[in-house]
Amino acid sequence: MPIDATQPYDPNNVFAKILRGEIPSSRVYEDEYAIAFHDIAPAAPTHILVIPTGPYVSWDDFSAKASDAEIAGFVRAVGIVAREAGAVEPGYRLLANVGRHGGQEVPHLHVHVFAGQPLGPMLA
Ligand code: IU
Repeated sequence: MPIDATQPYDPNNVFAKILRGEIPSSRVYEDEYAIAFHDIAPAAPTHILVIPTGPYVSWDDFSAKASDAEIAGFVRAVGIVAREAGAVEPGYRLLANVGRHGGQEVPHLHVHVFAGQPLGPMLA
């Protein structure tokens, strides 16, 4: 069920638990500002989720409240993850669903990195 992106941050959401290492994930990257792991239900041959290490519900929350260092660190991390996945050529897609109409299911900001095939006009 999609979430309300204006809800307070829930420290027990599934990605917070993945971040703390309380539940396993297939982690491909981590630094001070972000971690990345394979999506459990991949919608493309490469489907990685990049999440900030800070407690942000959505892109809206993050873009409004995160520090410039957190924003810069997170954006750089997304680029590194895509590059390290070998996706720059022939290309990839980034997606951040926000709230109910965006179809956001997990209340911790995540950017999807899709790659590995021509992606067509839309991919949720
Ligand atoms: P969305 O943008 O909130 O709709 O995407 C949530 C994604 O999180 C979706 O692609 C799920 O397959 C993925 N996911 C996951 O990788 N691990 C989990 O434990 C859960 C969801 I719950």
